[in-house]
Amino acid sequence: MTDAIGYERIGDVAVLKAQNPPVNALGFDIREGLLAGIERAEQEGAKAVLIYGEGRTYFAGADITEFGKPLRGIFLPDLCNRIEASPLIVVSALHGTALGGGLEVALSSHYRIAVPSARMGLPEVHLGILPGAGGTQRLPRVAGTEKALEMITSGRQVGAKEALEAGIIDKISEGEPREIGLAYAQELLDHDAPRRAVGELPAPEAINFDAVYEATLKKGRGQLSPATCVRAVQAAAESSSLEEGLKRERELFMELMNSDQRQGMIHAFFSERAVSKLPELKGVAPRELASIGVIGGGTMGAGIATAALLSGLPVVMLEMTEEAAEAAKGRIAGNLQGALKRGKISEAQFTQLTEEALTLATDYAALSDVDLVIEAVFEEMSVKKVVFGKLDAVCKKGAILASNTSYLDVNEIAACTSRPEDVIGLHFFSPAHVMKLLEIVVADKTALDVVATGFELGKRLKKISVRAGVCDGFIGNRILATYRKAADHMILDGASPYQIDKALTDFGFAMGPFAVADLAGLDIGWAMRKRKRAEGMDPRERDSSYVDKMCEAGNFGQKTGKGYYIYEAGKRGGTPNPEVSDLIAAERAEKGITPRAFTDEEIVTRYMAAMVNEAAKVVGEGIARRPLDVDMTLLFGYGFPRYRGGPLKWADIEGLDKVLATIKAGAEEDDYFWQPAPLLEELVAEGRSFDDLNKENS
Ligand code: HSC
Repeated sequence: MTDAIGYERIGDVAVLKAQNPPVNALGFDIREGLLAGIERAEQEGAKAVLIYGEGRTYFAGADITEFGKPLRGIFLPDLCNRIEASPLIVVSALHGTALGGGLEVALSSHYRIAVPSARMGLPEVHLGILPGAGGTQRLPRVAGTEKALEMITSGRQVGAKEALEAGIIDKISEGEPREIGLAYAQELLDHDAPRRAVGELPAPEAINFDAVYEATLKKGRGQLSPATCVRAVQAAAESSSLEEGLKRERELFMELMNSDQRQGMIHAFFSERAVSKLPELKGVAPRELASIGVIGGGTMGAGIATAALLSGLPVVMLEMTEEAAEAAKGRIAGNLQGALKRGKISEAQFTQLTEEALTLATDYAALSDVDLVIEAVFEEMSVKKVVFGKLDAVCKKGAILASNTSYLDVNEIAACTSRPEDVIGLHFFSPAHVMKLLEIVVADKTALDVVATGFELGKRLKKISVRAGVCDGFIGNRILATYRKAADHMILDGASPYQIDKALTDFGFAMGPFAVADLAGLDIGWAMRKRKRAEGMDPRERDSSYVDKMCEAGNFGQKTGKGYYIYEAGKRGGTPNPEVSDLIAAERAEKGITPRAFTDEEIVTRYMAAMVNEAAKVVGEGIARRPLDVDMTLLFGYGFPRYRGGPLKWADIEGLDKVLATIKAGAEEDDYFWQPAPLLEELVAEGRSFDDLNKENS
């Protein structure tokens, strides 16, 4: 027996304790240990077996690190079948999270008891796979077809109470899993309870699976695993035996296991956790973070304040006038109302947050005692410099001075203070209390413990924090500017904004770039173009002015009802604006361009090549430390489809040589825009991948 499973005999009960921290993942040692434990219990004449987990949880699932590698030892599905087939009474005692293969082991046990705080579910869809150890066959047998479909296709976890009501567990009891499990096993033995195998229960109810499959496929926006789960549950209902259903489950599981989507989703799972673990921050303690200040109570500042308040941090909100401060409070209260409605906070908490934890101020002196200040004022260097000069004068020693700028030079901002080591960029995405991404922009002189505090704040606010270096647009907006240009060039050459948006939503993006531009406000890009033109653009850069004409006419997108699309009150989404097509046609004529047709595939190929090329430059220049930092930025801030893992994971799967070939082909038409990233050329020449870089730098 392996050390991963402890064996103990208490009377007639053999106790199998999983000890594989941190989450008792069902890796090789655990599987072999469980098998040996069951066999020993049977040989030694025990009457019942109790399975439970040491530490913070029962089994949180199969060991994901084993996926994609040759499997050793007993397969989890075979282990589950073996547990279920045992002639002894097998009891599982659940605490923490019984997820995926964990819940599948529990469902193979004959009885299940849980502590009240236990949570359980089959979250495999989030990894691009399906429950492959009998979960799609056993869960519907206890919870019914509809409940099982809902849980499996969404990956939703349920609490112990809901699980009891759904028949997933048999009993809830307060206490330690070992104690409640032993008491339950003894009670079952005392009452001569029968061995009760879920797999021997009748097949679940058959429903119109084709309709559910189609609806699930549509909802998945290109993600295959949820719809494939429907087919597996269908097999539970329609197969003549459990064995036949399990066979079908295995076939479907293997299809997904061998898919690119599985690779993308698992890359996202691990990168999401690796992104905030920077080698340079190992052992660096963050500074004290007990209160924060926010300057500017517009949409962004109010969103940041809301997120901070919800995390338990008191906030001083500074505005120019009392009226503006009250308006900021109104916005924050509006955001918190949303949290109240969704049951995230109580009425009493709402009052405490708005009336006690939030302080309004118009005088910088009010910021003298906070640990960290985030400035969210107008995006203009001269304005930022005034703000930072004042902060430098009033803030206490050691306070962190942060700017929420989305593209300005944080070094220049830091240089106007006497303490550049305390200055950092904290780039939130709007609405800041909703969007998960936080770019932590590290300037040349930023102290390491200030960076560590930035990550600590991100963790408290439940953000995905990514370290970025200083450059125009940092990681995300810099890459966005480039792939937007690729889209703009395709428009000049003959594609329509609507074809591009459609091709990219079909690829899996939440929205296409032109629908996004309408949502963000066309005036933002307009201001940026004016700034770039004033700074002087390279004459080789292709520029277009049709959007400026829309802006000059007061059409800024959704907020004015008209942009690339026309928006009608009360309707979701918009319809193409014919004026845009006219303006584009006029600009092509003026530039002497004969429009050509683009296929959707060509659109995606070019768009992605531009994105990957700029991303490779961002990594090569050290603006992003690792490819995974870019991937997480695009996933959490720019609507990149999670099942593709991020642009650089996508590029690895697609083949870096293929992506480079697209860039080189583009360079034949426009060698200014399509300049291959040196890092990409290097990787192709050496036959390496972006993932190799992730491994080398983690
Ligand atoms: C599965 O079960 C498939 C089966 O249906 C079928 C298999 C059949 C095979 C058939 C063959 C023919 N594995 O998140 P945290 C690590 S799929 C390995 O920070 P928390 C994690 O990376 C699985 N490692 O903690 C991190 O490592 P680090 C279904 C895992 O308290 C550390 O543990 N299960 C792992 O915030 C701590 O994690 C799931 O999808 C795993 N399964 O959250 C559950 N799970 O310290 C996935 C975690 O080095 N896990 N790690 O960074 C979770 O959702 C969360 O980790 C918990 C804990 C909620 C469990």
